[in-house]
This record gives sequence, C-alpha cells and structure tokens, in this order.
Amino acid sequence: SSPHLCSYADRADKHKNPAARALLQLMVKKKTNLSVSVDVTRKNDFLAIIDAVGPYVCLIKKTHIDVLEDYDQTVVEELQALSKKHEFLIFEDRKFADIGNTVALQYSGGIYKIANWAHITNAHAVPGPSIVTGLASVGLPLERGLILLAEMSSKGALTTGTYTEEAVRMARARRDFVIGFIAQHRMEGIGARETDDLTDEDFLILSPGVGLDAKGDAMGQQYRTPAVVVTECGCDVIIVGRGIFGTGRDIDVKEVQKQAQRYQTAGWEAYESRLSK
Ligand code: S5P
Repeated sequence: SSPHLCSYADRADKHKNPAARALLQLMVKKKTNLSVSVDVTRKNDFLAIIDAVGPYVCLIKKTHIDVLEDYDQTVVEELQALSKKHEFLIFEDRKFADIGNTVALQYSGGIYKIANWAHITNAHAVPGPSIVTGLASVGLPLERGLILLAEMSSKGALTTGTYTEEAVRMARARRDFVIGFIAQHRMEGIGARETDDLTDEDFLILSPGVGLDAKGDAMGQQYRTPAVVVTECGCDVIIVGRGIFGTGRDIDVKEVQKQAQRYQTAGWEAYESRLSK
C-alpha cells in the first residue's frame, strides 16, 4: 500500500537513506510533522525563533542562508548546537538549479559550505538528472538527503504535468539520495514505466503553503490547512513560515512558541486521522 497509509515508525525502519530515516525517527519520538521555515533576516531573531520552536519541530527549514544580513560562521555553530539541544534536523532550502558541476561546487564550498551542516537540501528538476548526480557526489558520502521540487505552492507555478512526472522519474533513478519532494500531493506511481521496480518506494512529501488562518499573501502564496495537506492529500511534513513567526518586523517569542505548538498539534492530529481512515 501507499507509504502514507503506514506509520512514520514503520517507514523509518524500512528507509535506506540515513537522513530520511533520522527524520522519520525524530517525527515519531517528538510526535511532530512540523517543519518551521525561519525566513527572517537578522541572526538574533533567527536563533531566538529556532530556540523557541525547537521542541515542536522535526525539521528547521532555512530559506536561503543568504537572506541573513549579519551572517557569520557562528550562525552555523549555534544552529548545530540548537539542533542537538532540541533534536531536529536542518534543511537548507537552497533550491539548487544549475548543471551538475556547478551545484557540486555550490553545495560543498563557498562561504556557506551547505553540505557540512544541512542534513537535507533541495533542488529544482529543471537541469535534468545531472543536477542530482552533481549533488549526490557531495552529499551521499556525508549521508545527506535531497528533496526535489515537484510542485510549487505559488499561483501559476509551471511545475505541473510532464514536468512533475519527469521530476519524479529523476528521483526514482536515484532513490539512494533523493528522499522525497516539495509537493502538494503524493507522487506514488507518477511517471512510472512498466519496467520500473516500485517496491519499497517511499518518497517523503514536504508541503509548504500551510496556514490555519490566512488563505494566501499578496505575492501569490497559497495556503491550505494541515488537515487538507496531511489527511486529504497524504503529505508527510508541513512547512510553516509566517503562520508561526508572523509578518511584523518584531518577533514575539512567546507568541511564536504558542503558534508552533498549535501547528504541531494540528499536523499530528491530521496524521493520526489519516492512519485511522
Ligand atoms: O512551492 C514552494 C516551495 C517552497 S520551499 N512554496 C514555498 O512557499 N516554499 C517555501 O516555503 C518558501 O520559500 C518559504 O520559505 C516557505 C513558506 O513560507 P510561508 O511564510 O508562506 O509559510
């Protein structure tokens, strides 16, 4: 049966990629399928939010480390310390989109050295399979996992139809490294050919565009509730940004914590009702 009808615990036992397995294990241990997207520009806010939401999340997603205006090496050290303290994995939402050789350099080197500290990162399928080859050459030896963007949440996104199918095929060809998708639905069987071996295929679906209050923003973002995302559409991890840290410039840490707890509960209830369906 489709992996989303199995428990996260069973899937953790079977998954072959170490990052996917660790993520699923944390989800079970902490009873959370919440990933908070920490899209703020100041280092202090960034770390304060992560410390506040840490107990409620399985994964901290950073939108492009390059949005931090006061980035320095200590950011990564502090992030790693928080990841140990609260037990969450780190997902750098880098959205790589170049040829294999270039992304391998971007992933391993530069100022950020993403592969050194991000358990999971992501890439667009646009360049074709070579982007996966390039990233795998760096990430596999470090036991990292890659997420491909198969569907986007923004209005008018071009990630539909055959594009989505090809993205899934690229993942299927590298199941040792590609652990799942940024998507709005499950991807089982999409683009499958008769000769494909689909046994034990278990792609994690990480879904952004999640909100309990807002329906969208002024720049084309579209929100769905955890019940729609997890129970109806079978996605595994909800990614929430502004629903948790708000839209103002000043961060209210108590409120952030309260919202994280609220989304954790909503996401976990949606998962439990999916299993009991
Ligand atoms: O299709 C997508 C893919 C991503 S990774 N739609 C998205 O919104 N995202 C990211 O999820 C986006 O870059 C942002 O970091 C987060 C959603 O933030 P929110 O504030 O709208 O919840």
